[in-house]
Amino acid sequence: MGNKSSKKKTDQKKAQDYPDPKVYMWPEEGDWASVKEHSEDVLVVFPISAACTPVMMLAKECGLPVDFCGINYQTDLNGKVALALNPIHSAPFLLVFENGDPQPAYAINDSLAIINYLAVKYANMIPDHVLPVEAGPRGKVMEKTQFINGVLYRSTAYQYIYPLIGLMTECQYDISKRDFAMEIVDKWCADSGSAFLSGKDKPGYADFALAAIHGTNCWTRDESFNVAIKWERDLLPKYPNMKKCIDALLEYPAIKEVRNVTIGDPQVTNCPSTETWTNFVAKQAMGNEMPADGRMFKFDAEKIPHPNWLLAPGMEETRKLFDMPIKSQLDKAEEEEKKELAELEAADHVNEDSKANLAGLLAKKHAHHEQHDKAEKEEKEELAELEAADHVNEDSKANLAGLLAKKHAHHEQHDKDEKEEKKELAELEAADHVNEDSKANLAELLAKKHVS
Ligand SMILES: N[C@@H](CCC(=O)N[C@@H](CS)C(=O)NCC(=O)O)C(=O)O
Repeated sequence: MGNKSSKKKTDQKKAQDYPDPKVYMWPEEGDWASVKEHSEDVLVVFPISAACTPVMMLAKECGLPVDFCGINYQTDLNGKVALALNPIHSAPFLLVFENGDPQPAYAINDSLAIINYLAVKYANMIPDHVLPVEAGPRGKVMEKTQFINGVLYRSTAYQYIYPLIGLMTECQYDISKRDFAMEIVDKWCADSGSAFLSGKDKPGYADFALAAIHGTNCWTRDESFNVAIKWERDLLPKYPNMKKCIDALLEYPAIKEVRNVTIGDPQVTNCPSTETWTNFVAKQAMGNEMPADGRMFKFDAEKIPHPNWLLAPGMEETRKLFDMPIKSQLDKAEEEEKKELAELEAADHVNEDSKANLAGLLAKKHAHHEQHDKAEKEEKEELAELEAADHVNEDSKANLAGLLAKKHAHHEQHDKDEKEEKKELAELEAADHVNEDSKANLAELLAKKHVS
């Protein structure tokens, strides 16, 4: 990695020393050699992303020589080349090119890591009100930025927007910080001494972060979204200082410009601008209601208590109010599963019983057959004896004929009975196989239930 970061501010090049930054899509097959005259630092972005837009605003506002490269999150973001450079695979990431080499030397993932890099490399181009150089003021800007980017983002957009784009549902701990986070940011806006969080007549980096979170929270603005909480309708009006700051930010040129960056044909590239997404695409691309049963938290309170305050003595009853829904959902799911298991196990007993009956029946049938075979053998012996006695006297012939006819009739009947019995047995045994199959199915079902 190069050592440009150690240069003194006064040694650094000025904006006019660099070629104008460009906007383009990730090259086909990640072939960077095919991208002519790109900048040394290429910021890979989704132009609607709350993590990407503040960095883009910083670059625009300060005229940094940083290209914007759109990336299709469905294909290239997880493609071989991008993953090799950016295994964390989130955007933004910054590609750093060194010594005119056509391939990137390395990539830096994460918006805050990237701004730290940019702040060092382009220190003379970044005004103090955007990212102060001095430790104390810089620390305060980063405090606001991280809070907006973390707590405010997670307690709003993660809760009311992300479930509608198919991302996981929210964390109760995060949602419970919503009113607390709104109050904190509102107070910062009230106390800043200017229209912006920077306290100056121009926005700073924390302002860019706020403008970006606002951008994402507006995705459900359209009336086709049937959701309980909307940022602009239900939340923002309660925090007039934040609202005023956001209104000013939306009028600011660099912010306006970034909100209108579309890269390529959005139908193909998946890189529409924030404005295009919010006003046109969102209502087609997103669900218009919260996923069923996905949200049972209580959020209609006058003020949601901070999750950590709920641990304080005396807060037990209030805690139950806010903690109960997710627990009751779990209990309900567990109860249903137990019921299902009991039903399956009961069905198994029925099968066991019918197996026992079946075994009894089969044993009886087999005993009957053994008895029958024995009787048949004895009858045959009797008949042979009678036939041997035949030559003894002619008189007994007539008797014998009658007797033989009877015996043959009996045998015929018996053969018929035996055939029927065999058929019956075969049917019983077939039924038993069905039982075996259903037992196997049942066993599998039970095993699955026990594993999950
Ligand atoms: N803390 C990160 C968050 C980055 C992030 O979550 N980016 C999202 C878009 S807003 C993303 O790229 N998600 C896709 C992925 O992680 O694969 C930052 O500030 O850069």
